[in-house]
Amino acid sequence: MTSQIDTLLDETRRFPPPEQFAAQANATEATYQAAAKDREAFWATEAAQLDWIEPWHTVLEWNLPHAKWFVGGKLNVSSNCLDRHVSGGRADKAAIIWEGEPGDTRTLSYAELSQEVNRCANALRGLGVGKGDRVAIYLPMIPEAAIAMLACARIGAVHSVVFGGFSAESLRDRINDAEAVAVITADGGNRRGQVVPLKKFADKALEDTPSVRHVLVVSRIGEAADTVMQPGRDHWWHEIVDAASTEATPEPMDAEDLLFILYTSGTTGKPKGIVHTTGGYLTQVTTTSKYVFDLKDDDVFWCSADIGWVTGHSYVVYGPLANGATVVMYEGSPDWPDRDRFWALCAKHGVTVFYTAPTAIRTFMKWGPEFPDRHDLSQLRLLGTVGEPINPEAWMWYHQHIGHGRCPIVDTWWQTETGGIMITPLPGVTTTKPGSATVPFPGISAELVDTDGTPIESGGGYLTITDPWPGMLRTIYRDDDRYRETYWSRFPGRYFAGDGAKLDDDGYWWILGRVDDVLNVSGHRIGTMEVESALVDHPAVAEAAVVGKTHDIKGQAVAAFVTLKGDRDGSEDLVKELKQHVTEKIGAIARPEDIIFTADLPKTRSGKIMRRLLRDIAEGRALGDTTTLADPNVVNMLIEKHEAAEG
Ligand code: 7RM
Repeated sequence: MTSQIDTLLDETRRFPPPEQFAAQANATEATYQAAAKDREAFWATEAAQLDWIEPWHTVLEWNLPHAKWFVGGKLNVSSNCLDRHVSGGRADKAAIIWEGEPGDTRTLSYAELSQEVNRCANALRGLGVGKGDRVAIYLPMIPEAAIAMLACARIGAVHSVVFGGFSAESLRDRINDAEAVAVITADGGNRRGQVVPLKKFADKALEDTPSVRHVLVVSRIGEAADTVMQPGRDHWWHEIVDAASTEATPEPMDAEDLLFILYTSGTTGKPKGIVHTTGGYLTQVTTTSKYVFDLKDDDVFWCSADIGWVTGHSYVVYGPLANGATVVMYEGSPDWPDRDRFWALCAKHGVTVFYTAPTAIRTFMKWGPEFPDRHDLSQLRLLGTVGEPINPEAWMWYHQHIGHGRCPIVDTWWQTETGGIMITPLPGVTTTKPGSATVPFPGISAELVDTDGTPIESGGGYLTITDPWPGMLRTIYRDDDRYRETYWSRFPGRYFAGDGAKLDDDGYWWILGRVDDVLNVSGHRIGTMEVESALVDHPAVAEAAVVGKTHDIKGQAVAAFVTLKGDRDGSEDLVKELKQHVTEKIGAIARPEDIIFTADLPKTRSGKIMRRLLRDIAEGRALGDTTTLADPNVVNMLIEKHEAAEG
């Protein structure tokens, strides 16, 4: 069987970095060689470019599965993201260019951002928040979100950002697990012309959060939000932060002191509090921002992720700001007031490097090129993607219609747990192949293993990491047993990422998705991405999600959920045509047993397709946890459709 991936190895689908890029690139072949020769020395050289209050004495202490990086060193993350740029010639340079959904904008220079952070740090100290205290941040994408994170870092408080789209219950559980002493929220945020009343949700959560002593509230909406403040507990940001001093001494933090906790959903209902510390995390996000996004002084970097996700932590806030770059932050969604909003923003703010998720790219593809074509995107020079395997068709569309064939694409594989980018091309160095995350970043050791944990050179298997890396999670907050069990028990001595992957003959990585997303049809391992990719290759198809369903003979059979382009309707003929199309592209082995047309696919709020739910639907089972769904209605509609299709 030739898989979709094999056919992509065709020379015509390889994209060497453009000539002029090699000249601009921050990294070279020598970067890989240096790191391969001495991994710890590579990371130490990178770490040494940060400002340290006290130097470390030991680069790495490794007691599997517990790592300590830059032991004995002291530093402050906010000083590294702000003070050294203010004193180093970037005081007037834009740090954050922000745009609100209604079109209001605000630009904060490094000097201004630094002052705001210090004010917020002083206000928090005034409320009795100090080193080691946990602070929950529940905000829309407004500058105060980055300010609050950096202010926590300045005083040594541990932030736990909770995505503004999460419910009161999710917020409550996260506050209680971390025993947060303070919550930073807003009266509301703007989303598709509607107000999201965050403070009202927070109030509901706060009915049952005994650890919280203070709530700091940003007025984003004003009178219309009708906010009720509880005297003694609730404080307006514009009253206490604006009145505070613009000078605040940074807390000297141990390299291994906690910087933040970020909750991520696991296989059980209880979210895992992923713990990140100070020195190693900052080193990895700073280094990867520099080499992967090739950040230079005149770059305007837009990572479209919300700060509620790790991508927003690492590549909206800490990584780019540590490099003294200019970042763009946007409050709203890509289709408001029109489907060209992202491209209008890129043109208006002169975005040079743009980083987004495959789910967004496939949506743009579905809407068609007329929306980006309305705007001058000639300033873009580099594109990135993260969050899911990107199907080659979406990659090609991104390359052609956003990058106009000129911009390299960095497909970056990493996780909340890894803190920063792990497998990725380096622009100017790596030849890319559409759909492949290419090779491990310098200083990262990834290995593919089979079911027994034996390393394999090529073919399909499980993605593991063999050596500790600076940005790795240190544990699960107050649940070290779960940490060992989840990441270090499946393959002893190795970190197991939970992803299936393939290695091709060039040693390039093709991430197949979570192991649950890899099918076994008559003994053949087929990544859901491969079949999805074949389906999306058909001109009528916008997006596809493929899952396995139990089959008496084959073990598993392919079930496909498909959304069509434009206003097309699915017909019996189209079902036949699509089955035939997959057979032609991949082989009869991947031919879908069922094809179900749907207007939407169930997705998490960070845009990942929830194949687990689709599996339940395909098997006709009762549905598991649906609380993380962005739009619960999608699922009910799908159940009806599936029952109708089964007749
Ligand atoms: C950054 C982020 C992690 C999971 C991971 C993978 C999937 C992420 C890629 C990818 C294929 C990629 N953190 N994933 N990046 N799959 N290619 N470039 O997304 O913790 O929310 O998710 O996302 O399955 O394990 S996350």
